[in-house]
Amino acid sequence: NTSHEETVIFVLGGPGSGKGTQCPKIVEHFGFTHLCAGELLQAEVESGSENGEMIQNFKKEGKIVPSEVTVKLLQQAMQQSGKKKFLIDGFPRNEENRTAFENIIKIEPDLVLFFDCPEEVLTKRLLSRNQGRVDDNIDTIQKRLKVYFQSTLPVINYYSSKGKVQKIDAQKCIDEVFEDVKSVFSKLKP
Ligand code: UP5
Repeated sequence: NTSHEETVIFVLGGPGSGKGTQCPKIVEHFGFTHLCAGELLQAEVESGSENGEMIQNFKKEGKIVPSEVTVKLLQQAMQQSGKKKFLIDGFPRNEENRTAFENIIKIEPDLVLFFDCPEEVLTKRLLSRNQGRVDDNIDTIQKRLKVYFQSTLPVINYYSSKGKVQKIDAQKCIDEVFEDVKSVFSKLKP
């Protein structure tokens, strides 16, 4: 990023690949501001916003919420944080998300961290999570996986063709995954 002072790292991977588990560890060790798109959308639902019902319905169906909503929430969170190094987790999930971020926020990610994990492992983790999420039932999990393979993988492939993707084997145990994440972050320029 030559024209911006901000650093953005996107954290992508299938549902249950460990994005939400690893990001707080990255924050603790490397001092980024963690923005989880799914959590920002959930907060919007809980705030009783006019978009809340629409967001909740998209989530139940495992569908991707329109970019204008998500990008606005990300933009607000970035501005309000007053910080400059962001770890953006679970976004961009499709090409529309990616281009909306580029056009509105106008920052290219320095890096895309990709948690690669087989489908069976993802399904098993989500089914045993048991935290009352509206989308952790087998029906919605299958829809989320389909959306991931159809819409999010192409975004990862796009960044891969630009040489920005660092792929992590997310099948390993949590601590081993973090060791691999640490080695990626240790090589980043300060
Ligand atoms: N776990 C984690 N790592 C493990 C490991 N290495 N070994 C064994 N177990 C491991 O982990 C999931 C579970 O697995 C946990 O129980 C954990 O302990 C265990 P987690 O870290 O939560 O994985 P994560 O990848 O964060 O899974 P999550 O389900 O949160 O990912 P999603 O991408 O599905 O969820 P998100 O909140 O990003 O999105 C939810 C929905 O919001 C989407 O489906 C969509 O409808 C909507 N959304 C948008 O529309 N737009 C957006 O930009 C973002 C979200």
